[in-house]
Amino acid sequence: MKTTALLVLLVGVLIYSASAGYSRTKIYEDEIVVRCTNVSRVQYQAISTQPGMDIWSIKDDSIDVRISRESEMWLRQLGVYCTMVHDSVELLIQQFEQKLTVQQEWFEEYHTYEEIIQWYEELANQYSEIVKYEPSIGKSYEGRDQPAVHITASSTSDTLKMYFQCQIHAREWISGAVCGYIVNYLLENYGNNEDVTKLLDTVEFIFVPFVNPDGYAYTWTNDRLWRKNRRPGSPCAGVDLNRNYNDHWNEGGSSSNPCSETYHGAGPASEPETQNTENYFRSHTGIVGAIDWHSYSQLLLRPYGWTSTDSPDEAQLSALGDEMSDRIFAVHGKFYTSQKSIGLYPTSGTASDWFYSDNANENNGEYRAAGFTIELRDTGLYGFLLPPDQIIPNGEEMIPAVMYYANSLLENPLKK
Ligand code: 0X9
Ligand code: ZN
Repeated sequence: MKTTALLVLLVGVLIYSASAGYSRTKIYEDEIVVRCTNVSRVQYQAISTQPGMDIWSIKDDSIDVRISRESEMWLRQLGVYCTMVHDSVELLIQQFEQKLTVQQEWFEEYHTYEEIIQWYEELANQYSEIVKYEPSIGKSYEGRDQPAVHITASSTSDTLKMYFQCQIHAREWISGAVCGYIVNYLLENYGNNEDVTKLLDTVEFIFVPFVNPDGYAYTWTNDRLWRKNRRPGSPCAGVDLNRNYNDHWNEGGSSSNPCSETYHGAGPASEPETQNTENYFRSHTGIVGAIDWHSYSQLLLRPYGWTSTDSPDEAQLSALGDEMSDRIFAVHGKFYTSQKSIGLYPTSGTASDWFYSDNANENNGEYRAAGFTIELRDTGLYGFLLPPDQIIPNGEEMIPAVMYYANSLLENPLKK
């Protein structure tokens, strides 16, 4: 027992010294991840809205869900058949923490909110001719700034735009890391790579690196697996920002229970982080592409999440997703499934459905943004605890997909 305690202390000290800014108070003792197969819609709805059930991924009719050992019985009583995927979430987190270091290159490690803000500021200074940095489009619940980064070499007022937002779910660290990778790629390659130069001469990229800065900060200091924002609540804190957008809010696939991981909040866009991003998006004209970056499962999701009816642009959007999938596969052989969001499971009030909605596009001229959700690596081996040595390959495989997405929508923008 003593040896175990010493070992835990040693690991703790190592984590602390290995990665400045990282610590953890939440311990996941007795938590496991199970894979449940042949889950019906009704069973899925029950699991996804039940407090204590944390769905990690979905493929066809099988889902991976994090639960306490005791909850296995609840699933059994629901009539769901599950097998073990990870028999200790705590161990999985500790293995991830051992890979956190401070001596690597920027994209070989993850970084704190403060470090990332500073990185963007420095990048904006270095590439000031093509970057406009907005330190704050608004403040989060706890008062953190939500910056925006504009990248373009075009000076006309009617430049078409791509809007990318990242880190809406706190624990999906690869989302923010890959967004940073894309920003850096565009900047380093302008003037050096013909395709990037041509693209930035005609289009403006807008990045919002932190949709959920409070949640992200919390994953660095308290709970590595936190998902929601940090609105206080008793007994449970946090709203799932990806159920809080003002599009078919509370029309299925979200929960009114604040203890659920998919709690949709008190009303549409009730959260400051949702309001800030919605207002900012709506203040621009000519947004033709909009991507909400998540992990994990390797998916390219197009509208809608709330209804199984095809969107009016289904043919173009499915062709777009399929081609992106091919281009991603060509880089490192990773397969990303291209499908309608609801093909995965129903959701409402999500950011990417909102990007495509009338409400989002009211001031967008004749255009309608092609809203996508991209779920990055992996397919479940590490899940949200993706080791930092996958940041660069994951970023690399996204570049041709982003280039194709942008070029194809410039050529063929969706119209209202
Ligand atoms: O559930 C979500 O918010 C997203 N998955 S995640 O594991 N990153 O939390 C997916 C939302 C996409 N929309 C639908 N599946 N309808
Ligand atoms: Zn997510």
